[in-house]
Amino acid sequence: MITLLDYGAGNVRSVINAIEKLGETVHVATSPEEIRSARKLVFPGVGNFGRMMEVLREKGCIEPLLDYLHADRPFLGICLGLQALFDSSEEAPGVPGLGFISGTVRRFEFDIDLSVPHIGWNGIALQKDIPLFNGLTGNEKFYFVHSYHVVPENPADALTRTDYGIGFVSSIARGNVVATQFHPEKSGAAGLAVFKNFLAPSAEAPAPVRQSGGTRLAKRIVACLDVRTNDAGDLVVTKGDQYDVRDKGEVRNLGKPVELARRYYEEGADEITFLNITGFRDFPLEDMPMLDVLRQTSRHVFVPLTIGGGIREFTDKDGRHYSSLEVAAEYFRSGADKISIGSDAVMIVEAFLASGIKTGTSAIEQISRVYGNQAVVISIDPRRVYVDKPDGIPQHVIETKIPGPNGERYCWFQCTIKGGREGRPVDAVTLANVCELLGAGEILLNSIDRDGTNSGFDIELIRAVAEAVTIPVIASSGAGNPEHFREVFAETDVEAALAAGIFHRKEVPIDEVKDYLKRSIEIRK
Ligand code: 1PR
Repeated sequence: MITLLDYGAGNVRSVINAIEKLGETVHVATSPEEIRSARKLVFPGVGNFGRMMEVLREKGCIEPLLDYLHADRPFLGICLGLQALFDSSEEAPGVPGLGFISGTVRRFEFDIDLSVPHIGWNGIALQKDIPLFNGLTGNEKFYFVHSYHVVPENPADALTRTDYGIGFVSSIARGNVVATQFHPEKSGAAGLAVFKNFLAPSAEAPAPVRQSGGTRLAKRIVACLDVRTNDAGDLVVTKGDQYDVRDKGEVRNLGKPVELARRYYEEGADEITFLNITGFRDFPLEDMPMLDVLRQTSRHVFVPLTIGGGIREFTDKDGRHYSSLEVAAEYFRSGADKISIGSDAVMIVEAFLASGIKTGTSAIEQISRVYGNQAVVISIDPRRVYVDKPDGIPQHVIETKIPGPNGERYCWFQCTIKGGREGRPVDAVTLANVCELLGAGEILLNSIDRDGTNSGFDIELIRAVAEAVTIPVIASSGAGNPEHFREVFAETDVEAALAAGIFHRKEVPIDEVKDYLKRSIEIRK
């Protein structure tokens, strides 16, 4: 029996799922007594350092945790569960951490052009030999998502190091206490091996080789499932051509969401995104099938899951009001790691541009405050609007190599809402900028012009947005072959590329894309 400390933030579901997958039972602890009686304690953390320490203090968990750690009992901290062990964090000045490991937690600060948060799959360079990594080669990549990293005073506490602009300590070990900055529960087979070793280390499994040289962040390949109910009432994965998902009047049916997600995980997808494409008109908490899709998927899929569609505040037919935070919380509880906001982000940005005031009440601000910036993705659905010349156009205009229908050489990228049904005055570059300012952690950049065309990503759009923000950008829409992925990674500095149609129709499997890319691009094999 494993005890998992849940202080009430984020997605503990996926940690429970990973441990249960290995045949162990999990007891979820919320009280000091349960910490004291634990035999093996797992402490996952997400969100904000200050908030975490405040909750631990309120619940009376600090003393039992320290007693547990000082008694050298088996402990696995994950992400914020690692940072909690330190004296303090730049994320919450003045708030003391547990102080079990001397040192601080610092924010990534770069002079070079690297995105913060550090999101994605990166390697680990072992600093000492312990059974936690037995059975691995040492070449595996693990999933990271964080803006802060630990700095132990004593180098002997470092278990692994990772490079991202700087070299940083990516896990620590002191006796039976280990803690990782990366998320084993989101790191596929390599992550499950780490859990297995924590639960029951195998002496026979070979220890990994210590790698010389640095580690590198991999470019991510994301599989996207557009989900909606078809006319027969079944929840299906569908796919549009420039957002039109009907073929001869029927909603295209490309498979079942849970089955397809599992297939993509097994084929090597680095991340899976579900978009409830009619979410703008449904109320997601009544649309229980989507929550169920997440619950079922997260039982078998151990890479990050994003869910989008209908994330906004809502008043139901009985007059009960739900904040967007409550809607998002239900998704996180069901297994989502990130939520994606589409239509509502456009309305939030328009309101901000009109008033110039950060109200603190928008969905972006509320959700990022509680779950962290990395948990908030903005899905943009832009369409090209051609103009003869840039002068007098208030939007962000670019000169384009793809001329318009009347030979226009300039265009801007108009944001749309309700699945492309309504164009708005704000452009994609401005939208991305403002969303970053309000606390978004990542941009999912679609293109209505390219969606479903197999003609390649809209490099001009992607470059314009990626250059305007410091958060990671996921390029989406138009992938038709592996070369399109290489092109988008070579021509822009996006961190990830997403595709739907070619994967659903089995035209190009994910491993073929990765095999092609590995010659010139860092990827997770
Ligand atoms: O506005 O917050 O309720 O969110 C609705 C979400 O649903 C948005 O993220 C929006 O992008 C998505 N959506 C709405 N309507 C459609 C549609 O297709 N009719 N799908 C839609 C968007 C675009 C991509 C697609 C890529 C790759 N799908 O995600 O997967 O274009 O496709 P490809 O590789 O086949 O070219 P809200």
